[in-house]
Amino acid sequence: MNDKIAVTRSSMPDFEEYCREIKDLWDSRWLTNNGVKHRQFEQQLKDYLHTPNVTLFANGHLALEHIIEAFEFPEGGEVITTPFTFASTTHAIVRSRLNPVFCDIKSADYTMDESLIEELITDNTCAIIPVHVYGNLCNIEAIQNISEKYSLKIIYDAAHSFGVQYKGISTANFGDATMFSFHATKVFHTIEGGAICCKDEELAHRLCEIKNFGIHNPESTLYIGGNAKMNEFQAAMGICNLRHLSDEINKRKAVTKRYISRLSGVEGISLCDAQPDVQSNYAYFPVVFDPDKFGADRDDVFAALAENNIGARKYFYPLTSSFECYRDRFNPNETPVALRISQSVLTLPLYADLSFDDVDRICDIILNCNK
Ligand code: T4K
Repeated sequence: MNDKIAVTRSSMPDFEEYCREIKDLWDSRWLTNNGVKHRQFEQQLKDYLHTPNVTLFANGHLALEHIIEAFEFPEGGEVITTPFTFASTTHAIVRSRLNPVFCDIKSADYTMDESLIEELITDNTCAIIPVHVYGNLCNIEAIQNISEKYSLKIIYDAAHSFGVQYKGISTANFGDATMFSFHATKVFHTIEGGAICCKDEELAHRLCEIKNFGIHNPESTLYIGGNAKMNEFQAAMGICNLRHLSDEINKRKAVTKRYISRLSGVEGISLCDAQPDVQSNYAYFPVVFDPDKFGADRDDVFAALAENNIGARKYFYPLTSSFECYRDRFNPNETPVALRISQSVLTLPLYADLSFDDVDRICDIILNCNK
């Protein structure tokens, strides 16, 4: 039996490189709370993303919850969002005592269908939280126009899109705020971690205080904040990984091209087309199966890969609107495209050092499923 191939594998800097990076903080015993590495990493991200404010977090989910809190939306407000995402996006809205209103997605790139947003807006709508799912960019211009027309805040869940650019501009710079995840499974990671980027200086300042118990200074606490700070070891990992990011993205690009060369044009298999003006980070490789044309469905392919010790994943199945914890609250049939894609999509293994031989083996197993 071959070694297991998982859907992804964390990229690692050289062990010695990481040890060198943590040497100073080891000696200083300053381990967290806005230390030297934290400040250095924040500045490096501002430079890399060409964005004015970066606030670091312990993880992407807490970043999302905290930026929602920082906007101080009225309790019970409605947030237009997508159900075709990881649990985090919907949970962050609900845990903030707001109501998700689900918008359907487009079958070309699985992002929110901007043509359906306006009909979902009511007097209670306070924000839109679209997701750049798999690193595919939402229609930024159309969503911006809607937000201006109706005075709605836009918070992008850009958990998958660190390193992606639109017309040469990083995804950090669109909407009112953008959340990145730096989880170990991401193209760029800090073990666990996340960040919020926003243009509004005052909002960024408030966010910094809310993530640190709301403390303004030792004698003044302005907000009922929590603790969502990134620590020094995470920041040190980020500093190391940022050095190797372009290499990481180039290697993923080569793996992606190999998949495309093997799977494009196959009857019943749909791949995402490259988006115009978008420089991708090659975060995921989603494949949608049409059983009537391909002769096998997504679950057949998933099982065949699993039999061969290959861990493809059903990201994102089920829709968050179908979760047991939301039973009787939402109707997944109201987003038929998202429902169909979630039932037919498989994300194939993708990481920088996945060999072409392994890609070929994965593709052979998939293509054999319709025999
Ligand atoms: N918004 C969206 C749209 C998101 O997708 C996410 C997270 C968030 C928000 C929240 O961001 P964070 O709070 O996580 O920063 C994984 C990740 O844990 C999660 O970050 C990610 N999205 C989601 C799509 O995938 P699982 O439960 O599928 O991960 P797991 O543990 O099954 O790992 C998948 C594979 O990755 C493993 O088979 C092997 C590899 N792996 C995993 C870990 C934990 C490694 O190589 N190293 C590791 O340390 O959620």
